[in-house]
Amino acid sequence: MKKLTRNIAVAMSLSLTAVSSPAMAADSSKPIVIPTHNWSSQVVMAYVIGGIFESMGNNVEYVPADTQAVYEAIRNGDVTISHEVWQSTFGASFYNAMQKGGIIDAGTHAAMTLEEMGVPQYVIDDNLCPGLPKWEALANCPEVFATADSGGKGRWLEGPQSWHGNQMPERLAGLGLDDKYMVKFAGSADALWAELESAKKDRRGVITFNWTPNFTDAEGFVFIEFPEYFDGCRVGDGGNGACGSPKGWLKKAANYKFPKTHPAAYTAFSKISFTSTDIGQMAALVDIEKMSHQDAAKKWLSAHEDVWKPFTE
Ligand code: TMO
Repeated sequence: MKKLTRNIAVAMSLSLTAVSSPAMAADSSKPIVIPTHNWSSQVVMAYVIGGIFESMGNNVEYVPADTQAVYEAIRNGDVTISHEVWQSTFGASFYNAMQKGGIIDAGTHAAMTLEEMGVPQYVIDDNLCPGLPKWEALANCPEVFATADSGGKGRWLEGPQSWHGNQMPERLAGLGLDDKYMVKFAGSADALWAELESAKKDRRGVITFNWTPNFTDAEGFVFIEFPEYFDGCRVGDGGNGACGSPKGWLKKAANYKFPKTHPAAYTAFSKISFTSTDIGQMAALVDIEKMSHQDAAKKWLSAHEDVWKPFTE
């Protein structure tokens, strides 16, 4: 038994030697710069990934960053990574930066995504606008979605304008719905959740931008079914905007030097793959349990070592 234990110890130290062989330089002690944005899972995941890097002995730094300009910041090295590159909202900025050079694709999370306008489940259950979730139904019930500030039209509560610019007003025009609906931009993600909460109390009709994975997955949120997305359908890409969002990927990006400066952290980062469940949990700790982003990340890390430890091995 003793001998066996010693053999295992020898084998382990051999394999440790192999891992830390001179071929793989140690990670730089310079901080890995992680951006924080303006929706909950992204901020919690920033601290989750920062916590993973710290567990490996790395230094990290967090910077609040604009959600579109961050790809340029990664390209020029001011920011090291982006850990939630949502295809629909950020795909174009990511690929534009990649074309200029300096940013690399560091892999794709397991979660599939959708970022789209939609309604709470009770809007469907109560049949407030017959024919939903098909988009054509919207033409028949703008009054169901009118609010005090919508000038008699139905209202789409879109996310902050920094996310999609004028895509939603352009979509309404492209679909021929702009005489019946208007777009209001929310000041923050929290304003979306506050409106959903308030509408739910009266089971009132409401249309908001939302996404999955998110904390709202648990309760039920129904995305409107628009004409299918295709490359070129958006106004910014030369189309008339009459399409929905793509069912998309969720990627990770990094500055091209990251694999050289922090080989171990980069290897872990490239392996990180969160599921819809993981991401929904990260958002729920903040948006339902009302924890701070940092505390939510600590709680998530300590409850789910089985998920993240393998990324570091
Ligand atoms: C990028 N977002 C998740 C807010 O749609």
